[in-house]
Amino acid sequence: MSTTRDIPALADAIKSGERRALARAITLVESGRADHRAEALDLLDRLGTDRQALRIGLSGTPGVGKSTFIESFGLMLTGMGKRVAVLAVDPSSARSGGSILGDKTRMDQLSRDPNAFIRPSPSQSQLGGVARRSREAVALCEAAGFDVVLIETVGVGQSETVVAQMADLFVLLLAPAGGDELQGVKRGIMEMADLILVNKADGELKSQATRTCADYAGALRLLRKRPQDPEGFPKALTISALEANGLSAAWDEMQTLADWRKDQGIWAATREAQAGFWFGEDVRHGLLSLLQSDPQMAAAVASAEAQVKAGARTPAAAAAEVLAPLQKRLAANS
Ligand SMILES: Nc1nc2c(ncn2[C@@H]2O[C@H](COP(=O)(O)OP(=O)(O)OP(=O)(O)O)[C@@H](O)[C@H]2O)c(=O)[nH]1
Ligand SMILES: [Mg+2]
Repeated sequence: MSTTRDIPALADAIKSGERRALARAITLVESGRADHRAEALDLLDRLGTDRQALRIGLSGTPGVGKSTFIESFGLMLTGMGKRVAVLAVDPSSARSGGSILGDKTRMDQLSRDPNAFIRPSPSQSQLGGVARRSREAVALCEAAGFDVVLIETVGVGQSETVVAQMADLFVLLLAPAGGDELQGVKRGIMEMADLILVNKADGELKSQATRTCADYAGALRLLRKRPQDPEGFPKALTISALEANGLSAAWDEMQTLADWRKDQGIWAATREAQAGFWFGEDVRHGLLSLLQSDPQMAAAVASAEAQVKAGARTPAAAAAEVLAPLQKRLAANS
């Protein structure tokens, strides 16, 4: 990446919807270099937050059909004249090259659609870091005027929570299953879902998918009612990503829910809360990296951690001791 970038020009190019400019900007926000970081912040600042897309978080276990769904759902949306961006939040850097290759073939048509933008996940190891950058990538896609931003994550637990913090709607993709497998979906993840889509409702799996869907619908009814839901939500539907069945019904439900939340002021309140969350994350993360950037502090943290692990100190006392010099310096300044 070159070091001299014309940030105002990049901002203009993004606003006018140039996909290559958007791709370059995402690379910029993903960069760990301090000078890139400063440019990224400048860029995000210039772009502002006037444009809003519908941000849809999408989660599901490996092989459930996320890529196939994104391809057919994305094509349906671009067919309606909408512009669709696809981002992936991947907590594991261990994602194989094979699966990225698989994605290229599974999202073949969508990736060539001029009204779509697909960005594979950055290969970073730390979930927090990836998450912050993904959120910025979402903001870039909104500034570029996309109508829908799909944020995909592999369902492994923690990543759903992070994706839910940057999405307006959270969709859980599930496979047809036997009754006992139903327990496999963690309650916390069920509670996050706005829409459950039981995929692969086609061919031999169709009746099983219908039964599974009824089971999940029943399970959803047992959950505590959430203030962000109108009557009848969260919902479970069957779809076939492969045959592109049930996708427009799913889209209708998403819109119904989004419209209702907008009317009720829930949409805006959620976005405000999310902005607050990410601000807090940035402050916490910034404080930590400030600490780590001071060699003396970093050494003190490392030795305190070793003592804690060895059982020689309690975590609280060790943390307080490590932070004491900082506290003194701050007190001296005030
Ligand atoms: N019968 C049927 N098969 C499907 C459907 N959707 C996906 N599949 C198949 O399921 C397999 C996995 O689909 P993917 O779209 O790659 O699943 P994924 O969730 O993206 O998987 P990972 O990227 O590995 O997490 C492929 O063989 C698909 O063809 C569907 O609606 N019906
Ligand atoms: Mg996939």
